[in-house]
Amino acid sequence: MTVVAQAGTTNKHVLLWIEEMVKLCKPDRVHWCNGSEEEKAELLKEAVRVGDFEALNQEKLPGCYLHRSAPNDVARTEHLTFICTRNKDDAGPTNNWMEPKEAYQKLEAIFDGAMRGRTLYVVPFIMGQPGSPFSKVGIEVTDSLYVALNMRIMTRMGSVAWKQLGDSNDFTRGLHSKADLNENRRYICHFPEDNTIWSVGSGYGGNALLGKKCLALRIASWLGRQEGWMAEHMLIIGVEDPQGEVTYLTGAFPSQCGKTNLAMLIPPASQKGYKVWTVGDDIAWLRIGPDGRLWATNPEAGFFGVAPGTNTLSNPNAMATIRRDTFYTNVLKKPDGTVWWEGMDGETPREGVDWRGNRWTPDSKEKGAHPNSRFTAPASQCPSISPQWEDPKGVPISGILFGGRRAKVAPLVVQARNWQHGVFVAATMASETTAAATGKVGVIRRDPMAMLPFCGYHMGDYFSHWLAMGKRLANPPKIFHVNWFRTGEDGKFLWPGYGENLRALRWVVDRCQGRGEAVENPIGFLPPASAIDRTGLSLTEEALKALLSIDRSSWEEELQLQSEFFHSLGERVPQALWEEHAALSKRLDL
Ligand code: OXD
Ligand code: MN
Repeated sequence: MTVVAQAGTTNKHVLLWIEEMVKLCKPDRVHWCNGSEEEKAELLKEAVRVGDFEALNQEKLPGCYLHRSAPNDVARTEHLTFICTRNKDDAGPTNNWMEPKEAYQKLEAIFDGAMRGRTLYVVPFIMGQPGSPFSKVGIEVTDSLYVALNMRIMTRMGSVAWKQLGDSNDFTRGLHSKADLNENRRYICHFPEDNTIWSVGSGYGGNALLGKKCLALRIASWLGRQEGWMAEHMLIIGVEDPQGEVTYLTGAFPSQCGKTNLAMLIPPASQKGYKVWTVGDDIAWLRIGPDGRLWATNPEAGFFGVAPGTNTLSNPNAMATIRRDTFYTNVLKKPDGTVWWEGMDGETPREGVDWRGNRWTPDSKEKGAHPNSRFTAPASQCPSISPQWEDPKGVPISGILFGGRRAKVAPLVVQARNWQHGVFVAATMASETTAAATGKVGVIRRDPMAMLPFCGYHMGDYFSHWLAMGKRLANPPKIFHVNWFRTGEDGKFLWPGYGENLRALRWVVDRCQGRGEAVENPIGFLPPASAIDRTGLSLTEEALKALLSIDRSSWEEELQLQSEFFHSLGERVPQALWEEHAALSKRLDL
């Protein structure tokens, strides 16, 4: 088959590589994506024809479609995700590792002929802003229309990427095939030394939209270490105060800790004059600017958000974003052709078609929407999208938030003593597990910088990179830990969360701006109860004090667990972090 004819590029590296991939996968047809509107219409028509997509009610949800995945393919599969470096130690103990040659051979056998009878889509894309020297070009070869259409939302896809790439050989080579969606033949392999990703046997977003977790985090974290920048699992927001001053923050939270909600926060009525601008909801690329500050860009162009629990209280901006031109995955379809999920506003539908395609009623034992059902929507549709979100130089970061779900140990908010202590706080982060990754739900796991599943190299080296970046920053951001999930004696959440989180952010902003009262505590700087505005909130001062309290016996256990975790990472954990651990123990007098 001649594949060059319709190519949107004359780049010989690309053409050679595509020829090779075509020879391996043996598709019937090759389609080079250009990213145009006409192409979108054509691909959508085809997706509906083959049953990948169902058109939703086009009056109520214009441009919206539903996709149902295979029931065994609903989340990221961390146990099938590999970092394939020549030296096993470079992948580190937190990643699955395979020797590159072995991995290529194993996967080649699965890719061989996997696209027979199918179309191979060549999807060129940019992570980052077109024209920006900080952006990275990737090319994903895939047999999934779902992937091609979703990449069009999540990245800057099509001719724009060929233009950016020019004749260069500097691009991430991504090969993806659904193959037979068999879990026993499912692998998501990263070859950072070759700037290559091979993913087979899954169509799920995090496994198959290779620009997102695979490139923008795993491969980019590796590149960032070599090139002196950072790829982080972080939201980016601008908090505007009543004087119109905007302070930019990033925040790292493990999956399903309300990160997308925080990225699109709407302040409650009592917080007059405040506004939160969304720059990104999942990934931040961070570089040191000429001013010695840290600057952040969102490399993505869309949101791949969790649907269940999204409603007009938890995230009104997301609800407004997903009213049009949105692809829904594994949600419930109502009889009127609109969608529903557990935790959405309004009445529970009396019937519908569930995520598996079966008739559903409220009496059904199964959930209507899968707990990890998703929406894919263009970021530009978000009412709170920042006017700066596409600025090629990014936004200057004043503060970094780290957080997780901790029922007991962590207070509502605490400021780290300095950059090095902040890196320690982030390196020892932990949270309850969720449904975004397969495995047990509700178990506490250490998740440094929320990067455990996404760091493309040894976690100890990653900590060293963070410390080294801090040394190069003349004006480093302040670092904070937040916890919206602290519970009282009765096991109920103490903090109202959602839009009310702004109250904690106000203190964070004050601290970043050199204002704001704080009391020194063994674990960092805490706000006195008086520094958190309670106006219009039915939160007692007692409850607020409980939210800001430290329980020494749980910290004793925490220190022990932190030390076990560091030991499990081996000798590459930087000495400076062990020193921070010892200093904390001393301050706590334990
Ligand atoms: C995501 C995740 O999908 O972190 O963003 O799992
Ligand atoms: Mn994420």
